[in-house]
Amino acid sequence: MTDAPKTERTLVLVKPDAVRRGLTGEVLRRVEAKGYTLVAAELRTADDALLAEHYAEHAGKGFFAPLVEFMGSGPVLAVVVEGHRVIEGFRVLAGTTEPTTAAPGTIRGDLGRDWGLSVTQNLVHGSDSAESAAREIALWFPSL
Ligand code: DAT
Ligand code: MG
Repeated sequence: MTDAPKTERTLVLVKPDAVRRGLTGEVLRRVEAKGYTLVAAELRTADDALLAEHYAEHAGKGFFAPLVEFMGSGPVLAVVVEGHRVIEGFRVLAGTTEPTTAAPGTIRGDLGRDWGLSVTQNLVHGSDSAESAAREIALWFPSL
């Protein structure tokens, strides 16, 4: 028995470190090479209110303020990506949170490392569940 295809959407952010390093094309190349579809994309510098909402689950943690500051330090490319199991699939493409130990072959593992301070600069964000994806897409792309 096979499961019915489960087309989903996820929110991907190419973070300011990746945009500054000219890696937006490389990230999108990997997403498209995997067979996922781009639904919407916008380059913008996010304000604190949007970023606090986006990272609400991390409010109160020690890295919250530096995270919001970093994420607002320059433009991010916000992208809605669609495909079968794309939420999980993009998280695998991205690799685990810490670039130093993320597996080779992943975006963070191939292109990132930490800078001796924190793991905040890890190139990309991807929604971690269907609920997060719906919430984050509504936040970044209210017209969708
Ligand atoms: P992920 O982005 O892999 O879903 P997360 O949701 O746990 O990771 O954390 C959100 C972002 O916050 C993460 O991409 C980088 C930053 N971050 C997480 N843990 C951190 C830590 N211990 N120190 C500094 N930044 C951290
Ligand atoms: Mg997360």
